[in-house]
Amino acid sequence: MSEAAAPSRAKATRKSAPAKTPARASAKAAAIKPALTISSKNYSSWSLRGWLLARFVELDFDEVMVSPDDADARKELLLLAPSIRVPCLTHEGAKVWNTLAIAQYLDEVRPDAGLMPKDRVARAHCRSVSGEMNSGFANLRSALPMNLKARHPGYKIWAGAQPDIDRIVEIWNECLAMYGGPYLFGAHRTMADAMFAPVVTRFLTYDVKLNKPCIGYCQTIMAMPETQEWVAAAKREPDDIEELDMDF
Ligand SMILES: N[C@@H](CCC(=O)N[C@@H](CS)C(=O)NCC(=O)O)C(=O)O
Repeated sequence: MSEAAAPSRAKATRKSAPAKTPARASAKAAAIKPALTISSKNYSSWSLRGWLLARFVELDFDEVMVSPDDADARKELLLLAPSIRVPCLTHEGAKVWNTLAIAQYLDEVRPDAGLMPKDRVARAHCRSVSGEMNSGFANLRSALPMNLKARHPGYKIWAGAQPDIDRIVEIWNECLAMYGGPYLFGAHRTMADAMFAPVVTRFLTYDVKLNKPCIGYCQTIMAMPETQEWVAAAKREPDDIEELDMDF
């Protein structure tokens, strides 16, 4: 029942309970360990992005795993993320869903972690390519779903996905040439690397042919200890998780 529907009850509760000051409420929220809700490590590319972002800023968080085909788990997820999508971060009283929003939130609470480049112009560039990944490349996502356990040498890529691949390769080449690598915005990992990491894994899974700078970038991302940890956990997931008809 909403507070508006039961004003007297709400008043009585407030009377008997010790006064909650904003300072006490925020101290209580800060005491709860941050949590990141994610789903399959093998299939969920958005989960990987959110998880990498949290690891890049060295956030100490609990992983909350939900199975998207479990009705009860979906109800619980709805309480956290109105979009019923993963990832969703809870941190000191804040609930953040959508990967781009999580990246911006983490940059705000950990400004020294370097999730975005310091330079204003580079930062604008980083935001733009991250936003492009967050909202675009639908053909690539549906034609080449993330599946870390799979390898498809010589995979025949659907022509509709090729323009997405070409655009991503253009973004990577431009960033690597402009900022000198090994990451997209130079020596330090940014939100853009988390956003494109599942594209790296897809290119490897589906044997997408790349030029030298992009091959080097894929190797850099795959060599990160965080990627290795995630991939190892994905490989331990039971094989009977069904590939679901959703935007992975
Ligand atoms: N752009 C969104 C996409 C999130 C998304 O599509 N997540 C998928 C999993 S990778 C999901 O939660 N699907 C659950 C469902 O549709 O039930 C974000 O950044 O959070």
